[in-house]
Amino acid sequence: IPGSAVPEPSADDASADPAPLWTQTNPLVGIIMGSDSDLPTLRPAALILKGFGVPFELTIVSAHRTPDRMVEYAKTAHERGIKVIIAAAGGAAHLPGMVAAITPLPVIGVPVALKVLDGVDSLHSIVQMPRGVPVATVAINNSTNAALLAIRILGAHFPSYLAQMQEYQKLQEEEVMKKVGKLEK
Ligand code: RP5
Repeated sequence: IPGSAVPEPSADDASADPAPLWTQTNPLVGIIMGSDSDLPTLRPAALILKGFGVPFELTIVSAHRTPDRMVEYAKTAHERGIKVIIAAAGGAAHLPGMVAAITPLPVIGVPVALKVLDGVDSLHSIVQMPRGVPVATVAINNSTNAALLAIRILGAHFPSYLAQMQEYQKLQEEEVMKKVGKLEK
């Protein structure tokens, strides 16, 4: 869309190089993942945020391998201006829940599918939080929705993100209606 920061609804190019994406000043969204092996799953989220012009940071924080780093990240993210945390992990996916236990910020969990159990293990680990410690869990490997949800949360405070989300929804509808039109020809 000329002159617009809104990405096409199907912007999920997992093969794109994320390197220039992940250190931005004054990030509003923090994307953390348990391992660099999760990176391909998180690329769509990074691309969506980039497309909407949302400053974000992306890094590795492992609940099991770097527990002190996880605590530090979760304790300080809100002090650094982060508004929403997207936390992705696979297998025994404790990262989103543990981060949610510490931070006062909204946490969106992305279950990552590993080679065994198809990600159902990750999904259950993330979605089955006890009362009092919420993690907004998206579908397995669906970091696109994690980013879109983060933008909707930001939209409650920033009118420009709200407007961009409305535009995105309109585009999405138009894409489907184009397909309907083709089918009915
Ligand atoms: C989790 O363990 C990570 O989030 C990753 O999905 C999974 C496997 O990690 P690697 O063994 O590939 O580093 O903590």
